[in-house]
Amino acid sequence: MAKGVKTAAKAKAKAKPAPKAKSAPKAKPVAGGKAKPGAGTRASAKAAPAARKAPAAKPSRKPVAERRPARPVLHGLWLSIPACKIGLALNMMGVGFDYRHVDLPGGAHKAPDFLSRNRFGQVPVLEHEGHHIAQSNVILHYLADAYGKFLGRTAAEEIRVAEWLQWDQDRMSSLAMLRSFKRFPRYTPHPEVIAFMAARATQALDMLDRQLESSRFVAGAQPTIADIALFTTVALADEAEMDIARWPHVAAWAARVRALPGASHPYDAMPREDRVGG
Ligand SMILES: N[C@@H](CCC(=O)N[C@@H](CS)C(=O)NCC(=O)O)C(=O)O
Repeated sequence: MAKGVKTAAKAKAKAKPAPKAKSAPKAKPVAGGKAKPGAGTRASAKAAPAARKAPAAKPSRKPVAERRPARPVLHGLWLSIPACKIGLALNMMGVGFDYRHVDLPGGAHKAPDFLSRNRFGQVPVLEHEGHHIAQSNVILHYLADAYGKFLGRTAAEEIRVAEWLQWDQDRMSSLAMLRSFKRFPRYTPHPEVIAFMAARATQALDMLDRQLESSRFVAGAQPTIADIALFTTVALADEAEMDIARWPHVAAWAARVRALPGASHPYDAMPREDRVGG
């Protein structure tokens, strides 16, 4: 990819005399004007290397008040890590939301009314502007895009964020699973399954520790939704009987995330009962 960018830059340098510095900001226009549908999106970025070179290369963001004025509704449960991710993200983005407690032990998530919102029959669900969105990391991406926060500042950073979100579901979920085994003994499976999950959780924490040795946040110098997703599980590692002090870079990063405005312990991200207008 870096090679492609270089080649494009060379070709451009040949084709045109060096443009004056002040012509560069013209790349801005995604919000309207002459921009064609799709201008400023990832697809068009390929065809427009000059736009990608602009410092704040996320021209597709419009002020949230212009397009997302509605108040989101989060359907969740305070003990659910995926639901806590969303509560945390909303708080950290400074977005007020209404909250609906879903009684999982009572089976509310399998009732027709809930299934009409989420075919997977799971929390969380985010209701916003006519959408019912499931899968916590998809919701995180939706919110980051809608509110223009925590998505990554450049196309490259945004790709890193997507990778880490996928990895969160792929690998860090082992720590979340281990925590479920320990926290809710009725789910406790065979000891071999617990050992398998503990080994995977350990590998995940090793991997994250290596990344954070040289990176302040997982996808770069600034916090993103990838940090919010991973932090939510890591912050509950004690319930999985994993001592985060064994991973010093993870521990230091978790403290950094916890200190960000709006951040909290995951259990304090949402009420522990129904609430409207929180
Ligand atoms: N991949 C989903 C997982 C959601 C999930 O597992 N939610 C649990 C609560 S922590 C749930 O609703 N479990 C009930 C079920 O699966 O039937 C996400 O990230 O949102």
